[in-house]
Amino acid sequence: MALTTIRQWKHVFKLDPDKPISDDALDALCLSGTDAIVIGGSSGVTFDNTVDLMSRVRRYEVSCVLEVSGLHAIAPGFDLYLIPVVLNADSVDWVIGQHHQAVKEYGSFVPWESVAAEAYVILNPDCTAGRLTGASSGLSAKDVAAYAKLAERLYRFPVFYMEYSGMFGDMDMVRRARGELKEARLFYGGGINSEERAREALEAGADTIVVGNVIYESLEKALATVNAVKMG
Ligand code: 1GP
Repeated sequence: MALTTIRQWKHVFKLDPDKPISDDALDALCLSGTDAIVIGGSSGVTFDNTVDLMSRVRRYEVSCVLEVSGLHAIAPGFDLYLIPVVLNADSVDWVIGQHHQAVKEYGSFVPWESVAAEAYVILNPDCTAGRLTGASSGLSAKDVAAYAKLAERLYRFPVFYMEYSGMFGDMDMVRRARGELKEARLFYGGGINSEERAREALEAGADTIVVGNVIYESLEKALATVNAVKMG
């Protein structure tokens, strides 16, 4: 069920529960035609601010998804749960450690049919998630291609996520990963702040683009990114 849903996504907005957002802005985002609202962040995420944001998004028909960033902020009631597995982290903690702990504690409550793992490769080591996970820097296109191949062929992850959070990435790198993937969905996130950049990432081969930061800088620009998938 989770996979059928994810395969339909071309565009998602990622909202950070630690950042304030007005009702009007939320209304515009939820009615924009985006395929899903993903709630997630790398710092300051709590159970309370996660549930608060979820209940506000829940007023709309758009899918409401939690990207789990830590044990402390797992809440019931989302349509879907995305679980990042950071392939280039410097600690096993971000690959399986935290996941193991979570299943030990909450395993009997997990709605497994609504859970999907994301094979993350963090390509901006200076972003919050990069620093937190000690993501390796200076990855070459060959490195990324190998991660993509491993993610799909060996581990059979449904999603391969190229995370450039905070900066617009190298589209040649995206093309290279695209060339390795047949089954996994290619997510691209980072620095999409215009319709043009959204289009570029899609043309490079991203199946799904993730738009985050620009929401808090210019709502108008954030909304414009949806045009790339709805009219393209
Ligand atoms: C962050 O990939 C997303 O997790 C989106 O990146 O915030 O740079 O848009 P931006």
